[in-house]
Amino acid sequence: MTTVLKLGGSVVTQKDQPETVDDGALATAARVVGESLGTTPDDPTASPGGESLVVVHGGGSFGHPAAAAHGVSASEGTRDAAALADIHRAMGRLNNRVVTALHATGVPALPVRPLSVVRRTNAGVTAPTAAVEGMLAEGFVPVLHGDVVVDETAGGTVCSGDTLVVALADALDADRLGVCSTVPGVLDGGEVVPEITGYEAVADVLGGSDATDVTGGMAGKVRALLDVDGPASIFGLDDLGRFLAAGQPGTTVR
Ligand code: IP8
Repeated sequence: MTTVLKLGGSVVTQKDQPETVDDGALATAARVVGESLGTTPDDPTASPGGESLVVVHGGGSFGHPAAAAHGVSASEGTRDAAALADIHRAMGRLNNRVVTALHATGVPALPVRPLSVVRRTNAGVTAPTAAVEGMLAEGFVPVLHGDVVVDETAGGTVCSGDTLVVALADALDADRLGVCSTVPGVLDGGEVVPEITGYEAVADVLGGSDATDVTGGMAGKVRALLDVDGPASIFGLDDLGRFLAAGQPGTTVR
């Protein structure tokens, strides 16, 4: 079974504090991932028995402010290599923290840095299949992140983790795709919308994001997930264990 899991940047960081990890939330996410794979902190070399998990995390208070400072978004690119490297480095600092937190619970996590292996062409974003499949074959858990990527028409643009999970789920023919968010699903008047099958029906309830977010917040997530072949779940951290245990918490997008 192959699962692709996005850990939202607003889950693992404090989005309104520059470059600040939410240590409690990240530790919780890492513990739940470790429990689901049956890894233990005492044995960091144990491979997750038969389960293939790919983790992708968002930018939160690391990537988004850096991208905004350089005027780079998913649609606005730059050819300034120093600016792209600066955004990439901010994401590297967060990726390091996520990988380290996963190691603390015995998860055999390894970084995959999209800037080096992903390209955006007019046909869409290429999935870094070779790097990810190679790690999965050896029992590792690849940990990717939203990043800047080279872009056929715009030099370099931001590639959201939401775009990456969609490309990866398709390329790996994943069985499950989940997006762990700060909210328990797509909310309509405080209630979780159980199922979304088209954008127009929920356009009104999909507001903007509450902090600097250059990739479109919940609306961007839903748009990206509607492109996936199989169902995808959007849920909160409290439901991460349920999702990883094959449940379908929160909102199902199909
Ligand atoms: O938070 C954005 O990733 P996301 C990454 O998954 C950058 O949309 C560099 C802003």
